[in-house]
Formats: sequence, structure tokens, C-alpha cells
Amino acid sequence: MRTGTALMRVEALTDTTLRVRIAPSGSLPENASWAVPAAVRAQSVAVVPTPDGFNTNALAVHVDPATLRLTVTDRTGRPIVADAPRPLTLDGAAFTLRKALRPDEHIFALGDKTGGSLDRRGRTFVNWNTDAYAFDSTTDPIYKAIPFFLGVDDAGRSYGLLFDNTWRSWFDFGHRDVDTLAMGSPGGPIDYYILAGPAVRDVVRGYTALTGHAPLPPLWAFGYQQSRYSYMSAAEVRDIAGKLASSGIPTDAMWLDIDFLDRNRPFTVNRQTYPDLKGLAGELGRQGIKLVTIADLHIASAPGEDYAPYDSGTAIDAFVHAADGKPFVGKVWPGPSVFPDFTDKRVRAWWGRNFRGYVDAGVAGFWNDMNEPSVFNDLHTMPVDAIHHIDADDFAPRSASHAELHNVYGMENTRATYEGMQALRPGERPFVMTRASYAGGQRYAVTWTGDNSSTWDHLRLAVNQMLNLGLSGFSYAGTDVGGYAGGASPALMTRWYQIAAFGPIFRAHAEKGSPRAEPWVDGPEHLAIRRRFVEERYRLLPYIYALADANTRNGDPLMRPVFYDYPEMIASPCKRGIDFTLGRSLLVAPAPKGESEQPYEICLPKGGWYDYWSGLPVTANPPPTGEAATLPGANLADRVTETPRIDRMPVFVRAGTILPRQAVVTSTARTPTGPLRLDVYPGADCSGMLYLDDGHTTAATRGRVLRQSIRCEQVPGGGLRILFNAREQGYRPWWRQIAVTVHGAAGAARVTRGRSPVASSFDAAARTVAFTLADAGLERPTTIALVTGGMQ
Ligand code: NBV
Repeated sequence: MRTGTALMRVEALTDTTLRVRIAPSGSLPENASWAVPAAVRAQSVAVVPTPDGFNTNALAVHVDPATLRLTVTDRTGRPIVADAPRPLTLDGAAFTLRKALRPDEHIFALGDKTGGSLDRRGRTFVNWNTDAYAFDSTTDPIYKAIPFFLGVDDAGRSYGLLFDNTWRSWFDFGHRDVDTLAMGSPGGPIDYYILAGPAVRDVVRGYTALTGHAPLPPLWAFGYQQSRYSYMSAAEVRDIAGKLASSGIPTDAMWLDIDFLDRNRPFTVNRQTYPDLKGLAGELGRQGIKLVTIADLHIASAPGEDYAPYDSGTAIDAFVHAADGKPFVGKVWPGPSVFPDFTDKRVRAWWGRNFRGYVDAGVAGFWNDMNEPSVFNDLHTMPVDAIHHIDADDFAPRSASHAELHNVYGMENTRATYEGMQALRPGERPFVMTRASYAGGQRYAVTWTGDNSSTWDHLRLAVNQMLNLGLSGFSYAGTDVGGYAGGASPALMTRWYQIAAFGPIFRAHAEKGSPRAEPWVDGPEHLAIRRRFVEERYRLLPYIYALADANTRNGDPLMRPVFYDYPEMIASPCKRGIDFTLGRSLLVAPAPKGESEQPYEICLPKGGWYDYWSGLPVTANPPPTGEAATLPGANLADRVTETPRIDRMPVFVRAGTILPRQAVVTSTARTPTGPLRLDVYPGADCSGMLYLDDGHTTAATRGRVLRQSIRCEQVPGGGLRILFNAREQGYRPWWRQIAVTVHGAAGAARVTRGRSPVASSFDAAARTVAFTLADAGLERPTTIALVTGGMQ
């Protein structure tokens, strides 16, 4: 569509995904993107032209030819997203786009951005990757720039928008004008994608299909990880590893921060304090602990000092140039440093080769910190006129300014690390953690939320950040458990362990000079609680790993806002604390005000829940009466009241869940003993999933997996059927038996497998029926029938 000199191009990549580009001068910029892979951009579906636009199977696209005002509706005419008056204004290379913001629209995603609540409505945000030490809930911008948001109305109807512009872009979600959503940038293309739900889940699935699914991390990444800035010597690492073992804390990884380096220089080792890295990695390995080391990108500018990364990088002109044409030198941890030009594939390949020494020493994963990039100067980063070189994907090779590439620099850093690991350890799954990134960065790295503080506010903020990251494609996020800066009170630290045990990445970390923060430092009572939660995490690994497997295919985050699977909760007046779900089945409801011992209400979506800890069905409070009953949506949720206790965190299981668990192991490197446990919580739409693979190779992507869905059905008149569907069995399970516990039982049951009886026991206090199945034969479709006096 054209008006004046302006050209607007709307393409349908799928029936629900549109790409919109506007060229004010009439010629579209090159068709390239850091966020959306070329093959995805090349997709298209057939559309049916209409007088003012076109239809897909799901959408109607209307463009006003005079103003280029764009309206997207569904095929019944219900608006999904519509331009506001003055949809586009230009100011030199800068531009502003305006869309209408509906009164009941809530805004989520946008990566790690802060704020007092999960909903971003009413606020303005800037996208500029920034090292934000000790940020708080008002700090913006912080580490990541993920210019993707989703809007949801009170009916749970959602759409998403990826503003694919890498410059210092911004969003205003009804801040300056309550019914306008504005976004803009000082430069770069006008190029955005609309994802037309209708549910939040559809938007997130569409967004991850567009920008790429996170690859499956190695299994050990789901275990407990212990870090500190810094464990100062191999002796200290051994000591901590020993204490983790003697304290009974299952552990999968220990992290080495910059002090393990020689003079903070990347790709070195301090031989005084870490004389034998390989020996250390081997020793820890025997204890089931992997080593992860930091790999900052600032290469010490050390000509003539035999510092190989500098010399080899200089030899291939690997570093970003200053405006004067010489390599840009900025001060960071190693002193004067130079910065690899990660947008050039030649440089990425060189970067990847630097990891050989660490990989040969047995280091299992890498940590890309400081990659905003952080520089110790007034700007806190490189000047915007620094010059990079682009040679990547379907971009035409060219020079580009830091103003254009700042926000993708960290992501391309992680891409180089990820691809380097792939090249050095073919067939093994890489593990990379990053601080900065851009839309699509989930393809290369997991992330954490940077330098948070040890406060209750931060714990709350951490939950919101992880939830919004999950909605932004980063399903693997963690926060420094206990808080990076400040030192946590014993209660705060314990609560943080409890919450993190149910999150995607579980890593404790604390800054230099802060009080010791390992799990035992607050005495035996706190240690016992923390241990109980770390152990529970390990029991839950079969469930968590199955969620991870699903995530690689559909993009559903592991940790989700409750409304993800229960959209009616968006409109419920039942007050949200810091609750979230882990998958659809577990609802975690920590006390919303950490310090307070006041009872609080937990909002449970209708449909029935079980208490995770006791296994008993939950009895909700009586429905609201009086004025509360008249509030719109008053009956959308059940409520239970909880009085905070430091040794307890409420967790609920959706009625209709089949939950796989295993015995506690000291590390995922150990094979669990005993049977796989399956807890069946009868209810509507009852299902569960088993997933297993070798835990570390990419054979999983070629079918070397065990995958099996299980359903359950209540039989009218009492009784239950558990149906094992056919198992995809490219990988042999460690278990020989499956121990099934059916919850909510009113009495004993007669259990049969096909025609054969299975011995079972009834526990009247726990209201459970328990029995054990031999695994042999369960790979074929199998029905287990329970005939009872009555199940609830
Ligand atoms: O490498 C030291 C720290 C690290 O511990 C922290 O997690 C990062 O976010 N790093 C920042 C460097 C700056 C410390 C002030």
C-alpha cells in the first residue's frame, strides 16, 4: 500500500502472524533481522484480497489508503490491534508509531524490565542494554532489550507485537496518553510483527516460533547451582563442595567468577590459586558437580605480552573500531580492553576457538557477563559512533555504528559462545548463561537477572522478572538466590531457596564482600528447610524435564503467570500476590509480603486443587458474601487462607494432574534408585507426561528419547481409569517399576492391569490408594482400572 512517497507492506507469514514494514521514502530497507531467522521470514500463507487489505484464515487486515492506518481484526470483525490517530510520525530518522490501547488491556513480556507489578501498563520503557548494578524496581533500562510485548484484555484475549528495531527504541504503554500505546526509535527500520492470539498461550507460542525455541539445556542445568563472586581458590571450591555434600545439599554445578582468572583476563587461569583446573573439574565431576566458568568478552589490550586472545584477535582485526578507525579501547576488569566484533561471523568463529583450553579441562558451561557491553567510562558502554562490521545471516556485509548494534551485541556474544561449544564438543548440548540479550537470544543462552539486592522487594521483583522473561521467549531464567548485593537475612534467604526450587534455573550467587551466603550459614534450622526444598526440586525433576522438552517444541515457559493456563484469572478481583505456576499443574503461592506474618489469601482457579505437601484435596473458603460478592468476577477463583511460616511454602496441584517424580539424588549425575513415582490427582482433563533422555547429548533431537503421555478418567459411579498411551521409546528408562499413588480416594480399590489384579493399599488418613506397576509392558497402551467405593 502506498500513500505519497510512503510505502507500507503487510505480509502474512502464517494465518496469525503478520509482518508490517513501512518505508517513508518508498523503498524498503534490506530484508534482514537479528531476531527472526531468514527461513521464518520467508514463510507465507495464501491470502484473499479485500477492498482495503486482505484476509487470512484467521484475520482481516484493513489499511486506510489515505493515512495508512492499520486495523487487524479476527474474521468476525472483533478488533485485535488497531492504529491510533496519527499512526506514524517522523522526525528525521526518528519515528513514532501509535496504536490504540483498550481500557481493559494489560501489558506483559518486554524481558527483564522492572516495575512494581507484572503488568507494564501506564509506564514507559527504553530498550538499551545497561549494566545496572543494584537496580531497583524503578530502574530502566537494565540489562536486556527484548522489544516484544503482549496485550491481554479482561476476557483473556491477547495479541503480541515484536518491534524488530535494534536501536535505542522505546515503548509508552498508556503513560503519556492513557489510551495510546506508542513506540518509537531514533533510527533503523520500521519493521514489526503482530501475533494474533487469541490466547496468551497462542501469542507466546507464536513468538517463539517466530524468534526460535530455546534448545534443551543439559539435565544438570536443572539441578542446584552454587556460585559466589568469587571462590578465590581451588582449595575453597573443594571446601565448599565438601560442605555441600556433608550438609546434604544435592548440587549439580559450581561457578567460578573472575577471580579464577589471571589478572581478570578472559580465557586465562590464575595458576597460583587454580594450579590444576582439569584436576579440579575431574574431582568435582566424581562428586557429580559440573564446573561453569565466567567468560567475559573484554579482551585485555596487552600488546607484546603473549596474551593469545589479544594477539590472535588483533591478527584477524577482530575488535570493534572507534570512530577514528583504531580498535576501541575501554577500561573494564582487566584494565584497558578491546571488544570482539560479534556481528561478524569470522570473529564469532575466532571467539569460539578460544574456549578450547577450558573445554579440554572439562569445564561444562560458560557464563557471558558484562556483555551490554559494560565499560568503566561515563557512558557505561561503548560510544554510539564506534564502528562494527556486519557479516551475518542474510545481511549484506557492511559497517554499522554501535548505535545500531548495541542491543544485539550481547546476543551475538552468546551466539559465538554457543556455536563455539557446538564446534568444540560436537553432539553435546551447550550451556551458556548471559546477562544481556535481544529478542531471539533464547536460541543461544539462558539468562539471569543480574545484580539484584538482598531485599524482600527484590524477591518479589525477581518473580515478576522471571515471569515476564518467560513470556518473552526466555523460559530459562534465574535470579541470584539470596540477592547479589547486601546480604540476606536468614528468613529472606530461606524464602528465596523455596521459591527458586520451583523456578527454571536455580543458582545461588552473591557479590564480593557480602556476608557468606551458602545454604548452611544461618544455622541448622534454616539449612534443614533449604535442604528440604532443594531435595524437593530433585524429586520433581521428571516433571520439570518434561516441561523443558515441551518448551523446545511449543515455547510454553516453565514458570508462568497463573493467567497463562487460567486466563479467567486476569479479571479476577482476588488479589494476586507473587503466585505463579510451574507448568500448568503446580501453583506456587509464597507469602506476598515477606516480612509479614499476617494471613493472606491465595487465589486458586476454579476446578479443584490438592495440597502438594499433604496430597489432600483443598477445601476452599466459603464464597465471598456482601459487597465482595458483587464485584465483577467475584466467583472466578476459589480462595484459601494461609498464615506465613518460614518452614512452609504453599504449593497446589491442579485436580487432573498426573505428576511424575523420582527419589532424591545428590546430583543429576546419579541414577535415581527405586521406582518412578506417579501421583494421580483425579479431576477434569486429567493428564501427565513422561520424558527422559541421556541428559547431555543432542541425540534427543533425533528421537533418542522416552516420551509418553498418560491420561486418567473418572468412571461414573466410582472408580478411575489410568491410560498409558504408546511410549516413544528411543531411550531406556532407569526405572523398572512405577509406584502409583492415587489421591482423593474415599476407600480401598480393586486395581487391575488389563485382566490381572494388582495389589493395592488404602491409607485412610492420606486418602490415597497406592500400588506398584512393573514397567515392562507399559510402553504399549495399557489401561489400569481402579474400582472403588467412590473417588473424590
Ligand atoms: O564477575 C563479577 C560480577 C558477577 O559476580 C556478577 O554476577 C555480574 O552481574 N560481575 C557482574 C562484574 C561486576 C561486579 C560489580
